[in-house]
Amino acid sequence: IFSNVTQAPADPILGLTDAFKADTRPTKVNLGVGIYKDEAGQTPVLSSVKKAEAKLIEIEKSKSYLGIDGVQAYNQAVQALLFGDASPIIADKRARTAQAPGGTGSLRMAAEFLVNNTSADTIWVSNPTWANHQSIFSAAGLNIETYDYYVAEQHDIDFDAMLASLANAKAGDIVLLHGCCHNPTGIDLTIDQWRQIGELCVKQQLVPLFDFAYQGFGAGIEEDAQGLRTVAAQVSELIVANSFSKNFGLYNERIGAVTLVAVNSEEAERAFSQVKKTIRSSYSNPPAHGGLIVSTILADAELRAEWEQELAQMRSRIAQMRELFVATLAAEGVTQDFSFIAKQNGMFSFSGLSKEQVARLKDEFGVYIVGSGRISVAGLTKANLPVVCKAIAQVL
Ligand code: PLP
Ligand code: TYF
Repeated sequence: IFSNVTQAPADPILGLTDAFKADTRPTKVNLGVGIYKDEAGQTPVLSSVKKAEAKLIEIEKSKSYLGIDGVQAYNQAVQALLFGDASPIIADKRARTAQAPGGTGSLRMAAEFLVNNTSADTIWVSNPTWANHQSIFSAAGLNIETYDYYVAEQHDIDFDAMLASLANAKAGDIVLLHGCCHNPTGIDLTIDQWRQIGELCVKQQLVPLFDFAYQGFGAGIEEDAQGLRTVAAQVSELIVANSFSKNFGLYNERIGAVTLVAVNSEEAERAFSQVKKTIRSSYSNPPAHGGLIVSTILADAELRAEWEQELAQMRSRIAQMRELFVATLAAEGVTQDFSFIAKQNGMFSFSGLSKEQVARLKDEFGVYIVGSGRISVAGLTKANLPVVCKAIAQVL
């Protein structure tokens, strides 16, 4: 039965890392995959995470199964991070959360739940969006439509075009929204624009699905949740798929959550029973370690303060790299205006470099970025910036 199976194409982002590993040039730089690097070019375990893990090993008495929806204290902590401690959504018990394997697992469970239990058959994603969105949603059986988002010439969002595209969505369609730090463009909506998206969802009966993978990488933990909270205050139903891969540095622990908000507690409970059924037939219940780390940190004032500080450090290092990136390009004699890089949010910068320029960066200079021109600014360091900027100056 395997003889007729065709070769699958390499993932556009993860395939790049394979090519990078095989490259023997000592000056090679990987700015493809979205992984945070510190000034030494490492992705270390956060100190707050190490302390929580030490604590967990000491008190752990059993490795018996978790429930289908995971660690309860974790799920409560997730809701507080998403909606805020004082949110009426939490007080009114309109939300239900299931711990799930990363943002990816959470998105897939959300999509499977929607396809199998609701009238939803179509999801609208931004053009461009994270490449895996297409794969995840089509694997679950959703039709995919795209809405206009980014205009390359202005390095900016075209919000009117976004609204115009979404005007074509039909009642019951799902709209995928990046909570903050849009991947790949780094360009987010303003609060007023979020309010207009909320209004549009209400008017056209669209259901927002928030992909929230970078809380704390934009302006701050609370600040980055304002878009989600603005829309959540307007609509009666929404879903959030969040990830702690980046903001806790827990990439390989596969920790995230799917949160469903319904019109009231009774409906939330009923819908959530189907989310749990979806999980049961997919992986039965989540791995425990990541959820226990996050809930331990969030419940302990000292560990939480340390985590917030470590997250702030990551955020400010990236912001500093953006400024330095723009300055170093200019110092290398680049005359085009790259000041937009300093205005983008999160790990990524959409550079505007062409496919040909991206290929030359890799082939001639060992500088690896995604074909779309997306650069992981979180991988830049003071040490590799000169190499990267010299190479960009050459290909321009
Ligand atoms: N959503 C977006 C927009 C992402 O960029 C990522 C990871 O890069 C994810 C989801 C998935 O993250 P995870 O590794 O937690 O599955
Ligand atoms: O860089 C990105 O956009 C992501 C990173 O299991 C990533 O593709 C890598 C592995 C993974 C999930 C996300």
